[in-house]
Amino acid sequence: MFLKGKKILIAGLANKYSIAAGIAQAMTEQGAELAFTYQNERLRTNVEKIANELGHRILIECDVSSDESIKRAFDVLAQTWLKFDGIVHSIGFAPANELEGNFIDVATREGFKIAHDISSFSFTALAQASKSMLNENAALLTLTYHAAMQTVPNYNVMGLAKASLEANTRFLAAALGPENIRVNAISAGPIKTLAASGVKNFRKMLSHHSNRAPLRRTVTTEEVGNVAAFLCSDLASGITGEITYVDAGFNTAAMSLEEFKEL
Ligand code: NAD
Ligand code: 0WE
Repeated sequence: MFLKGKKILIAGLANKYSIAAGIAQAMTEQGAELAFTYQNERLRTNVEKIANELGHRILIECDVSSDESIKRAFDVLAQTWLKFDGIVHSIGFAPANELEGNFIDVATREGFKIAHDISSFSFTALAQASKSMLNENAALLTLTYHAAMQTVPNYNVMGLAKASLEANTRFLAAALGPENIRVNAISAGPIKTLAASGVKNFRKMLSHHSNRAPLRRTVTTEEVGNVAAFLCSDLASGITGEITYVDAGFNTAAMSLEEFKEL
């Protein structure tokens, strides 16, 4: 139980398929007390059900596109937790029209702004708003994707936003390190979640991943959750500013033996 006595806020739970659900499950198994934010009223009942099943009660609305919403959320949280030990940021969004087609044809200034605001700046905003409430030894964590490093068809402006999020992770780690607060990211392999369900041909992404990855499969939200629990625990006290891949090894292989045999 390496998170016993730790209070951690999870932002980005939408339903049971969310990566945040796997993280909540794993952190609960390790003894953490959790609080959840949800984007809007529409998602509240989903989030409430999952939180209650895991034995957690604190639910707060927080739309990260709004400074007021973020401020209100931490004011509400302070009514129960004056101090806490970590935040999981599991939020990403770009307008759907940016995620289908050739990048050069579909990229827009407005889509760029939205993707970077919701998917990268919001991590900074949560860090700023919570700074005075974080205990020494606290840990912040975000979720990124390999298209920050290497292009993936259709991921488009989200790839730019994830590259920004990864740099954000390093700059926040540098800024908060002197307070002994750590900041890390998990780069997860593709998983069929709500965010992925809006993506055309996502099944092809999954099968390509399984064909190339050394483990010859995709990863589960539970596997991502276990690494998230580790990174937010004192077991990871020497790790900050790091991007940890949980992708069955996909990013380490340029070609698999099966792909080679097909040539
Ligand atoms: P998901 O749809 O379950 O979660 C995305 C969350 O973002 C939702 O809970 C949604 O409410 C929230 N969100 C969007 N806009 C928001 C806003 N304005 N304010 C507050 N919340 C907002 O999908 P997921 O796959 O679990 O995504 C979680 C994170 O994991 C994202 O950052 C995503 O980019 C990343 N990721 C996903 C995969 C994958 O294949 N599913 C792989 C690597 C990384
Ligand atoms: O980060 C993600 C999901 C990102 C995402 C998905 C959507 C769909 C619905 C962000 N914004 C939106 N906006 C919508 O309106 N992933 C890593 C999963 C994902 O999404 C892809 C992928 C993979 C993998 C999109 C294209 C290609 C591959």
